Amino acid sequence: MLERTFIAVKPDGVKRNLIGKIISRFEEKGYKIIGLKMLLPTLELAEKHYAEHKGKPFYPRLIRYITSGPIVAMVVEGDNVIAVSRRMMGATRPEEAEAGTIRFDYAICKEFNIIHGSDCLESAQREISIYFKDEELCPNWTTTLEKIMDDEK
Ligand code: DAT
Ligand code: MG
Repeated sequence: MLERTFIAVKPDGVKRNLIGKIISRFEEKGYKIIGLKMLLPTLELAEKHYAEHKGKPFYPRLIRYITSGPIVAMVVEGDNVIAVSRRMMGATRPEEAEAGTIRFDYAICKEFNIIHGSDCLESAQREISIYFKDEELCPNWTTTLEKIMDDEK
C-alpha cells in the first residue's frame, strides 16, 4: 500500500554530520522524498510531537534533547514505507537494533538514537501535519523506480 511517513534526523545526527548518510538510506532504498526541511523545534512543537510520552520519566530529557539543536524533517513516500522504515531504523535501543540498521550503525544509546520515524499510519498522519503544511510537500514528480514499475504495467 502506498503510504507516507514522517522521518527526522534528530539533533545528534545533525551535529555528527550524518544528515546526508541518513537521507541516502531512504533514497537508495527507492523511496520518494516529498518533503524536506531543517528546523529548530520549538518547545511547543516538541511537546506536540512527543505528546504520547508526556508523564514518563524520560520525557523532560527527551524534550530537552529534541529542542537542543536543528533537526532535518522529511516526508517519505512509498509502498509500506511506515513499517519498512521502522525496520531500516532499528529498535529504539541501539544495542537491540539489528546489525545494518541505522541505529545499529550510528548510535550507542537510546537517548541519542539519531533518527525518528512514525510507528503507524495514525502517527504518520499526525506527525506529518505537525511539521509540514500541505503546500510544503512536493508529491507530483516521478522517481526512476516509479517509472520503471509503470513501464512494466
Ligand atoms: P522510537 O523513537 O523508537 O519510536 P519511542 O517512541 O518509544 O521510540 O520513544 C521516543 C524517544 O524517546 C526514543 O527515540 C528515545 C526516547 N526514549 C524512549 N524510551 C526511553 C527510555 N526508557 N529512556 C530514555 N529515553 C527513552
Ligand atoms: Mg516513537
